[in-house]
Amino acid sequence: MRRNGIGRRFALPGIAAVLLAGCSGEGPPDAVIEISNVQFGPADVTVPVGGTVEWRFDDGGVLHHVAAEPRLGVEGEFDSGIAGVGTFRHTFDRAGTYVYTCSVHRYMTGTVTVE
Ligand SMILES: [Cu+2]
Repeated sequence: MRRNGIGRRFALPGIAAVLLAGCSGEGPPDAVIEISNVQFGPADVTVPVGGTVEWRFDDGGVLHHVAAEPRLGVEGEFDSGIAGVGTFRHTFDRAGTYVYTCSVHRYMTGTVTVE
């Protein structure tokens, strides 16, 4: 019985954290990367831990892709899918440097530094 009580006590902050994380995707992002003229602008951004980056596909319908380098193999891996319009967001819960590329244009690359 006592164990169950403690378990519940820890479960509640966990749920609150999940709800807050869900809400953070709705507010303004911590960094915006415009995709236009076959470039990421800016390609390199820095956000705090828990920060959200928004990529905006705004290149006249030219298809692009935002994907974390698979070799990272860490939590927080992301993939927008190939798209020509719209936005893609990712929230970074772990510090580190995340390299991302566009599979359509392999020379399009950038980094998100989370600190
Ligand atoms: Cu591209």
